[in-house]
Amino acid sequence: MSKRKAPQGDNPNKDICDILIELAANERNVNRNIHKSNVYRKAASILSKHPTRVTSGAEAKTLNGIGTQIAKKINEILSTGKLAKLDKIRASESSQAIIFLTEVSGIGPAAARKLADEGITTLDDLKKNEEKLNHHQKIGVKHFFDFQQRIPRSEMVQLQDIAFSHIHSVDPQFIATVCGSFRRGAVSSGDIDILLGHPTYSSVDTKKPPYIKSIVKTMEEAGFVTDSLSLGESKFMGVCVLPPTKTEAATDEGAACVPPPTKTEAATDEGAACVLPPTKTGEAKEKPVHRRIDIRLVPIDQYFVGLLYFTGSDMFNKTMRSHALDQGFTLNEYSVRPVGDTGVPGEAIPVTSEEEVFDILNYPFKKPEERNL
Ligand code: 8GT
Ligand code: MN
Ligand code: MN
Repeated sequence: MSKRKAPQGDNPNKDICDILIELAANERNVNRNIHKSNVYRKAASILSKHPTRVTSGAEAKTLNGIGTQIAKKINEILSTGKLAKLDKIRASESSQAIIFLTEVSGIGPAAARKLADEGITTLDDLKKNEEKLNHHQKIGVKHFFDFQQRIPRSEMVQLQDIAFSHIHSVDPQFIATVCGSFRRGAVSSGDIDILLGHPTYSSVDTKKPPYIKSIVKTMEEAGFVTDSLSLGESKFMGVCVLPPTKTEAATDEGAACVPPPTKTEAATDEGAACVLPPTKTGEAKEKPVHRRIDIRLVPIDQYFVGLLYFTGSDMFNKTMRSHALDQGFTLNEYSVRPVGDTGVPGEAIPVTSEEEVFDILNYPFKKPEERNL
């Protein structure tokens, strides 16, 4: 997953949401309490959709997903303009180091704590201690500033076109969809998530076809894919880049790219391209930014359940899964199955569209743009 989440637009409770999101990151990355992290995230998500400024914790508590503890914190924020708990976290050097380290692609909460305990807390420290990093983490360090930047939708469309042309040059029969935040209509995305299927590959086939490897090879040869983070039979995680424009290709290779100032989680929407200093002709040229790309191959009979899962948001998926359980079904990235009285899931129900999944679960259909929970 990409580590920066899409910011919200108009939100009269933005300051409170920002605090809740920071608390969620602290629970996930420092305390490694995923449950608490999700509680904060859910509360922030609910509050971000509330059309008016809340005037008390009690009022916030009437919203489904905000409990007593969070209501108390909202009261404190409303009366003092800040939250003592967060000030304490911000004052803790080790917490700050861990939170920074987890912003590097490939460094999870456990690795971050280990590195911080060894005194490795900055990007420079990471560069000086490369031998302590695995391959993914090294690439995360190499492209740290690039991966911090969100991808504007216009670039997502370009990346999609190039990726699909490579995919279809391997075999025109491939069915590919860009999922994730792009499919949900986001103005900018953290990465490009491609779901892939082929009409002749289904879950009855015991052997997985080598499609991912062929496609990645084609993309590497074309210079579109520049690094691989992990490459398996059903999943590729890597790095891609737009081809350089003609003028850029002609400019000095060694010119340093100036990273944009560090942004807070929800600060700005557009993925600012990295700006090169003016060239001899006096014009500032934009250097293409390296982007994270995920490709996932699924058997064709699991394509639509996979589409639902890979489109997210992950919060929406959680809600939908718990609704499924209420309705006596179990839903995951592979299938939707009825759960019998004994609690044992039955056979996967065949589906040929996302709509059918919603129908089966007796859940009103939500277009991808309505799944931004
Ligand atoms: P983004 O714009 O920040 O990339 O937002 P996104 O596109 O919604 O998030 P993503 O992290 O790229 O994940 C897209 C979808 O992929 C999620 O909705 C989720 O269902 C699914 N997903 C994976 N792997 C993982 C994973 O390791 N972590 C998470 N959180 N989601 C994952 O396929
Ligand atoms: Mn992703
Ligand atoms: Mn994504």
